[in-house]
Amino acid sequence: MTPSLSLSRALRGCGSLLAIVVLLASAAPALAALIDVNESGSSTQSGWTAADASNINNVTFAAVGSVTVDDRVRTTNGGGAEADMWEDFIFANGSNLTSEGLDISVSGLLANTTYDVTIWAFDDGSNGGRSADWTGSNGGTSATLTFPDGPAPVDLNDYRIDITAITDGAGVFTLEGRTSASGPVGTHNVFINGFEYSTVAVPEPTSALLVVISLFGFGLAAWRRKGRIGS
Ligand SMILES: [Ca+2]
Ligand SMILES: [Ca+2]
Repeated sequence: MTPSLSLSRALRGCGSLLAIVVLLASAAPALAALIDVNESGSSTQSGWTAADASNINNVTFAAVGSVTVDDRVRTTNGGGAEADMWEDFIFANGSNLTSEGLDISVSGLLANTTYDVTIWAFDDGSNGGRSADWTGSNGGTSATLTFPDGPAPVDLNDYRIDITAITDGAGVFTLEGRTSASGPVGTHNVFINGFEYSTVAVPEPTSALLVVISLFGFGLAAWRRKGRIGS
């Protein structure tokens, strides 16, 4: 066998092993949750986890500034297949200053981990355009969530923002919602009807890289041995 054919075979072997590594990484379980923010006692969206102002299921709501944690149900909020999520929400009653709003903390998560977070907010009964800035804790990202009083949402693509939040060493992240500096109204601006968080557990990047380097090393060593034997 010529060295070039041996190299080709060795690299094919490495490729197969790499594919196994990639498959193992992508097969790791996704850690995700859909949270329906309810008025206490209102319906929870099928397949979602309930949260409300009584701070259940590892989700807590804290008032920031001169506001109160308040909640409502609106049967006119629409929402299609997710109507039970859209119809109820918590808001910071009196959030009209940029220093005022809600801190929502989620516990029981992986420590020091980045989570993708989606937040939905809409209230058919709140007119004028409500506007809140949301920031994920520990260096997460920010976005502004603004909604009018219509049209009602039809699916999960409406009235949403996507940010990241990073957990601390105890496995807690906080979503910091504040009255936006951009276009707030004079009454209440920080609302949340539901949110989602997710991450994917994958091998440590340094460990995965070591595996890849080792596999290529074994492949090259095998090719060199075969080359010397064949010459
Ligand atoms: Ca609900
Ligand atoms: Ca809700």
